[in-house]
Amino acid sequence: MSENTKKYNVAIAGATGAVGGAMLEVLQRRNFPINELRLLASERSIGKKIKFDGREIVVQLLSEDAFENIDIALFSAGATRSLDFAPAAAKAGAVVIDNSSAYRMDPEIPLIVPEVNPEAIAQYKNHGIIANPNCSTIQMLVALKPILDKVGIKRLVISTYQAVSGTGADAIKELDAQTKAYAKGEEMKASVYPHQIAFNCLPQIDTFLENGYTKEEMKMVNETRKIFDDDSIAITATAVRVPVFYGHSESINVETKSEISVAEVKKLLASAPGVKLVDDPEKGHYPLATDCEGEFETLVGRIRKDESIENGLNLWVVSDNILKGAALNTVQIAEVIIKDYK
Ligand code: 25A
Ligand code: L14
Repeated sequence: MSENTKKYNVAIAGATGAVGGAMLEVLQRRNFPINELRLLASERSIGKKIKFDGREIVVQLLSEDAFENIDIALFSAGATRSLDFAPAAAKAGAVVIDNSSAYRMDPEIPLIVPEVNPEAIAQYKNHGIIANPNCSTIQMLVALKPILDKVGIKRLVISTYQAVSGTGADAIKELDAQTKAYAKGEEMKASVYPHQIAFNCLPQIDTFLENGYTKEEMKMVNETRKIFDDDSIAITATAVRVPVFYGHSESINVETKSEISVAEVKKLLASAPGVKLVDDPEKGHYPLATDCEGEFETLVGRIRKDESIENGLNLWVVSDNILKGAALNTVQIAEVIIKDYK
C-alpha cells in the first residue's frame, strides 16, 4: 500500500468517557485514516453501541489482550487504568498515547505538545508510550512558545479558571444537576467535588501536596519545565474550578528575559500554530470559554504590559479543555506518528 492510503487500527481505552467521546469526534473531523476502530471501557459499558463514520461499534472490555493488531492506542480512562494496561498495549505493538498523568514525569517517556516539542516524539521508542500533558499546561504552552523562542522566559505566574468537564462525565452531570436544583429551590448535592460547584469558585483541583499546592498546580510547574526542556523557569500557579462546562481560562503573567513590545507579541501570536488572536477589547473582543467550545484553536487576548516590572506581560488564554487540552492534542500526536514513524 502506498504511504498516503495506509490505514491504521486504532483503539480507544475509555471510549465512553468525556474525553473518549471527543477522541471519536476529533478522529472523524480530521479524517484520521482508520481501518479498525476498537472501543474499550469498563464492564459498565460492555455491549454499548457507538456510531462512528457510518459504522456501529460495540464497546468491549479494556483488558491486557484487547490490543492485538492495534497500531495506535489512545488512553483516557484515568491514571490507574493506564498503569494497568498501557504496558500490555505497547507490548502488543501499539504506540500508546496516554492522556492520564501516569507517565508524564517519567524521564524516559516523551511529554508532547505538537506545536511546541514535536522532536521529542522520537523517544516513544523507549517504551512505546507517549504522554499527553495536563490540559491547563497544553493551552498555556501553545500561547507561550512563540514568546519563549523570541525573548526567553524567566518567570510565570498563573491563575486558572477551569471547567468541570476536565473531571469527566460525572462532573458535567453534577454542575447541571446543581444548577437545576437551585432553579427549583431544591437542595444542591455535591459528590464529585468537595463543595458545591454551581455559583461558586473552588481553589482546589485534585488533591493537596505537602507544600500547600494542589497536584494540578504542580503539574503546570513540572510539565512546563519538561516540555520546554528548561528547569530554570520560575513558575507558580493557582488552579481554580469554576462553574463552566467546557473551556479552561487562564490569566498568565510572563516575565521575559529581554524586552518585547505588545505589538510584537500580537504579531507573533497572530501567525503562531494553534493560536487564534482575539484581542480587540474596545469592541468587547477577548477570549471566552463560550467561544472556544468545539474549536481546535487556543484563543489569546488581553495582551498588555505588566507595568510593575521591567519585562512583564499579561495574557488571557482560553481553550476547549476536552479538545486541545486532551482529545485533539492526543490525535495530533497520532498524526505525527503515522506521518513520520509508521
Ligand atoms: O480513576 P482516576 O485516575 O481518578 O480517573 C478517572 C477519571 O479519568 C477521567 C474520567 O472521566 C474519570 O473521571 N479522565 C480521563 N482522561 C481525562 C483527562 N484528560 C480525564 N479527566 C480529565 N482529563 P470520564 O468519566 O469521562 O471517563 C471515564 C472513562 O474511563 C472508563 N473507565 C473507567 N474505569 C474503567 C474504565 N475503563 C476500563 N476499566 C475501568 N476500570 C470509562 O468507561 C470511561 O470511558 P465506563 O464504562 O466505566 O464509564 C461509562 C460511563 O459511566 C459513567 N460512570 C462513571 N462512574 C460510574 C458511572 N456509572 C455508574 N456508576 C459509576 N460509579 C460515566 O458517565 C462514564 O462516562
Ligand atoms: O492531569 O479538570 O490531566 O479535573 C485532568 C483533569 C488534572 C485535573 C490531568 C480536572 C487531570 C483535571
